Amino acid sequence: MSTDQEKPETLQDTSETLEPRVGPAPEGDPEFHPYHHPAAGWGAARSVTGFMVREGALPLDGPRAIMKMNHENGGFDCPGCAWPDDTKGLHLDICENGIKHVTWEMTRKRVGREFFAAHSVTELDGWSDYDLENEGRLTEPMVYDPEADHYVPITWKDAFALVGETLRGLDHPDEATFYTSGRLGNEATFLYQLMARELGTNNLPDCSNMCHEASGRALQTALGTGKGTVDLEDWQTADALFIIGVNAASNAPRMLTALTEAYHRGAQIVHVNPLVEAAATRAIIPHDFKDMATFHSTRTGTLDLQVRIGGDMALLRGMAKAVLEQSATDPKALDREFIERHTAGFEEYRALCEATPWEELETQSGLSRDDILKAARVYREADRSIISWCLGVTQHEHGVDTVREIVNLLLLRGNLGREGAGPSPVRGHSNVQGNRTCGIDHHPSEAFLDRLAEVCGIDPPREHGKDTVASIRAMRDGEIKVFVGMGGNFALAAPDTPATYAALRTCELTVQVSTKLNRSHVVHGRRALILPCLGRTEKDHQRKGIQSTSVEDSMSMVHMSVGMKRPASPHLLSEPAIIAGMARAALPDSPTPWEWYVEDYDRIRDTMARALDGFEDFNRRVRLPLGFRIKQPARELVFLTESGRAEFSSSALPDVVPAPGELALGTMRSHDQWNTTIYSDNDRYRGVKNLRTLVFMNRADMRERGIADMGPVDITSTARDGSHRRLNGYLAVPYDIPRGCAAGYMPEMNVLCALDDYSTQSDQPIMKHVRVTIVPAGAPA
Ligand SMILES: Nc1nc2c(c(=O)[nH]1)N[C@H]1C(S)=C(S)[C@@H](COP(=O)(O)OP(=O)(O)OC[C@H]3O[C@@H](n4cnc5c(=O)[nH]c(N)nc54)[C@H](O)[C@@H]3O)O[C@H]1N2
Ligand SMILES: Nc1nc2c(c(=O)[nH]1)N[C@H]1C(S)=C(S)[C@@H](COP(=O)(O)OP(=O)(O)OC[C@H]3O[C@@H](n4cnc5c(=O)[nH]c(N)nc54)[C@H](O)[C@@H]3O)O[C@H]1N2
Ligand SMILES: [Mo]
Repeated sequence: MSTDQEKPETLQDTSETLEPRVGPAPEGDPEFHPYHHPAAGWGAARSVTGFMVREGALPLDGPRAIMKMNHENGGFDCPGCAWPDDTKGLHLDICENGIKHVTWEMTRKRVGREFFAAHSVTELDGWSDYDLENEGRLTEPMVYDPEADHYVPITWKDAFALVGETLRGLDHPDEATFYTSGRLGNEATFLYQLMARELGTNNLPDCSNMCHEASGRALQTALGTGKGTVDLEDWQTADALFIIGVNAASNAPRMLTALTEAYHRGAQIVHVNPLVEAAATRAIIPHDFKDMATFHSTRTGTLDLQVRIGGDMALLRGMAKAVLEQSATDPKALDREFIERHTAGFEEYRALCEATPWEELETQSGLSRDDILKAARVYREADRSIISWCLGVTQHEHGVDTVREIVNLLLLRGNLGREGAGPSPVRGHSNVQGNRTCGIDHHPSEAFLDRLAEVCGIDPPREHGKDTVASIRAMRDGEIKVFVGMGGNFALAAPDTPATYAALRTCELTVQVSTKLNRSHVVHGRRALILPCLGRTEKDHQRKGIQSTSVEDSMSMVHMSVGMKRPASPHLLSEPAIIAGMARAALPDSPTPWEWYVEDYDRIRDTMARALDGFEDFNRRVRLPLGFRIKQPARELVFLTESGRAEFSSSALPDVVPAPGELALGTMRSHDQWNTTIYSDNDRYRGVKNLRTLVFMNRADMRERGIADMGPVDITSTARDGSHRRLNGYLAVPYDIPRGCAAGYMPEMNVLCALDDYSTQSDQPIMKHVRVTIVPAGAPA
């Protein structure tokens, strides 16, 4: 069966729609061979070199840019992920995927007006997503001409006028929504939310609504801070690290450095994941030249727990139960003093753990009691533990409860507010955490709005706004008429692809501020604008000279990022300038000095210093060699919670065992992909070549269904409302994954995620636990 010619077919209910391919054309037949090499190392080096050659970034630009990445005192922040820079500043802390991500932005290819003149939008709609992005960097503003069905050039002035006119023509500002993808720097972020609120709406959806909303909500309620409390130095001193639901070797590769260091100092490293991902095995750190030369690899894990999909909470509760049981004979098992002085709700939680039978914990986690006890022993024997997690924990119905269970477990042994211990969510986009800090929040606090009102002299709306899913629903229902995307690729990233497409197409105007062509430009509203912006690697020249922007990493460090490359085109504007242009056009009488802000970003920072908690003296502190860390009250054992204490939660365990015949499907990234950007159809660490339309399955589950190794299958999902969605002609890859579980790639599999299937706890789309049936291709579902 060849997947390259036969595009997989998608079917929602009875209406059939053909999806264009997302990745590039495979270079050969699909292959699957388990990967036995260490993570990173020479495999990464080879992959990077090949990639740079392809993008035309060798011999000079690529390496020169990379030498500038993540460096103290200058250089730009790696846009690859939100993992913090090595605070020792001693070596170049870079990774394969960061390099690819930067190279992708620095490509020499360009999309100019000739390109758009040559290809109608209907034609482009048939292109693969890879081919769209592969055309290179956008160079000038374009507007959709419905009569010609082409994008045609437009001046910046006219583009802003169109945005302003449409926004001013709305009956209510809530008829517009303003999406942010987590690349946006802090200064632009602040201006963006200011514009939305000055207009009069809190409709500020962001990619975090699909990502770590659950973490933010859980940590806020439990600890009074929406973020993790640890920093990289804590990672360097912990005795035990628990890595839950993260594919670190692909998605936060610089974590491998921390893991190899941890292993060398004798720390325990427990990986909790249905799959044994590459970071759970061995790694060679590319900047460790000696290890590279001698092929010496270091272990990056000491225990693997292959939970079932959604089984993490049961595992965590089992660990807590074991610690509590042990405390009957070992007074040191619990940190009683910490519990008494700093927490609330302990007795109730203890009773709940005691009342939960081991059998239930085993069934729900998919692990044996013995395995759970092993993890509990590691936890109990460590003085200092960090629990870290990503999407494997959050993109579930019970994501908030699971993160709270993580906190429960940490509290039992006082693993908070001291060196080497605490909760550590691994954030996604490089500045997604900064976006929230600087005001991208559809349900802002009153205190935040009060201060914004006072400092900026505006009257922000108090009614909460719409997040990602709610915005799509409102577009679909005709309540939202204008969509502005500040980066990202909303059409493809959001759940329920056909529903999202339809929603975008009902809009009066869609505006995409982007660096590269993507699906969100060809799936558009009645009128549509493409506004091309500078990338993070590029020089941002404004009236008062070269500007830099700040970003915040996963561990609350805020630091500067300065681009140094010549912009991809002289017609690009910076994101702050684009926001200011739209704002002025939409709010001609605005008291905000938009143009003055853009002349010198220090001015934006001065306002932010007054408006935002923790940003006092912003301009000075952000220029310190490593920037500054936003204060974490919970780290100082100050809990801004209802009780003034860290709160245990006592939630019921969810039933995550699939119904007979069904499987739980998790959608995830391949190694050679950055969210909706697909670099190749390979997934090196998982041993896959030339194939994305696949589903990883347990061999016994395949046998039971009569599915051959690499055999074609049809996948049907069942939504809560009973509706079905389907992907046909995928290939089943026999994989080391627990029974009852399956996994495959986003964004293709978004067609299986029903728009209304979002978590009642976090409002996040449930992307890691889709109920599916899988049958041999052509067989009845
Ligand atoms: N190179 C690269 N880097 C990236 C990105 C990228 O696309 N490419 N994306 C960035 C973004 S925006 C984000 S949010 C992060 C995402 O980083 P990750 O969270 O690593 O992203 P996913 O690929 O979705 O992988 C989730 C992991 O969860 C596991 N998993 C699935 N279900 C469960 C479960 O029920 N329990 C547990 N314990 N594990 C489960 C999967 O096996 C997989 O290993 O990475 C960021 N960094
Ligand atoms: N099924 C399923 N769906 C998912 C997920 C999943 O695990 N499963 N994960 C979700 C998660 S965690 C996330 S974060 C979202 C990702 O959602 P998004 O953030 O919306 O998507 P990206 O693919 O990161 O966006 C890529 C585009 O950003 C633009 N871009 C790149 N750099 C810049 C820049 O500097 N400025 C501007 N303005 N634009 C730029 C380029 O045009 C590029 O095409 O997807 C979500 N969707
Ligand atoms: Mo994300």
